[in-house]
Amino acid sequence: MTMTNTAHGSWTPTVTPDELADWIGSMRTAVLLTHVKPDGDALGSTLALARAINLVRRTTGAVSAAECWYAAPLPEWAPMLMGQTKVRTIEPGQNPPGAFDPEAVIICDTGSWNQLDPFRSFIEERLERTAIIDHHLQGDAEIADHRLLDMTAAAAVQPVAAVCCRLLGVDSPAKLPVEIATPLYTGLATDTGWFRHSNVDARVMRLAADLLEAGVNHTELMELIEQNDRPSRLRLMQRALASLELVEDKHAAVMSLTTEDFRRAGAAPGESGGFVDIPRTVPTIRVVALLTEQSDAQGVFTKVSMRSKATGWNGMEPVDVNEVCKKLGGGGHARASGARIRAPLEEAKKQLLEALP
Ligand SMILES: [Mn+2]
Repeated sequence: MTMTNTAHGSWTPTVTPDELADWIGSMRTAVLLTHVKPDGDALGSTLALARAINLVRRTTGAVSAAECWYAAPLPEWAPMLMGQTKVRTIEPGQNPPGAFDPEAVIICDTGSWNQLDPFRSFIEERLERTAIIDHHLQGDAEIADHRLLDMTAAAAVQPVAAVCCRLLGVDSPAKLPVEIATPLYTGLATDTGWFRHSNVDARVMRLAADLLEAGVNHTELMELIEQNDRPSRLRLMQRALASLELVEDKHAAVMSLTTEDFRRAGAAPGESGGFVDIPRTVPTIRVVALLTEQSDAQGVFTKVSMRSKATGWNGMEPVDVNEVCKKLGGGGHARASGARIRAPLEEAKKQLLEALP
């Protein structure tokens, strides 16, 4: 007898794509779940699989019975990708619908409780009929005995594509219907930064080629996802760049957006996402902070968002922004972190500059 570190084993795969497809095929109803704030891979993997399941059901005469549940917020472009597929969105603080009791629960693009919070009790009541399809290095194995894991995959849609092929009885993703190929391609493109990141390899490009052969419209998708910002976001970016300060001795860049900036740009608080990445294009910048002033019931506060480069600069150590943000009452990861300071922007900036190494 071998000993395992938990009752359900460690974060290792337990099924092949074919085995999982056969298991899914034996279930009459399924709910597909993914991590909170779903991105392109989360939406793409669940939508593709739901469509494949429903297509099999339609051809065999049974009612279509796979649906996707998402924990908001969703990207602006999500409804276009979802089309007519049955989807439910759970707003923050809401519980998943209680009335529907599926035979199978399939979780894509995560296997961690901390990314599944709104669904936790729903899953906990159904652990024995839950499956995970994921590509992350870590996860909680206890969530599912059926685990299709490929840690070498750039996106969760890669193992999902294999499951879809088996379900539909085709020998290549190039033969998948375009309404399944399109969400798969979305996951592959977004998780690789449109084929720029270091996770791009021959398998990624082969699947991309097959999906294009299946009829995916690359240009249309690219425009939908990457060229769909509101003008207010551009006006806000203009203000963020105008505020840029280079702290030469620390090789840092700091950008600031006041509540007045948001008002004059006509922008919502969420519209500054991604701005913190812009100054990283300069090699001498090893750390970036974006300060955004906001207010809630208790008054004004400043959100700090930080990114740092893994290589530092010219012999200088990389900045551990988790440590910096911990000093400010926040935290996160060494390369990406955040904090919330209960103070107006100028006061918050002083605290940040003192905390920077
Ligand atoms: Mn992913």
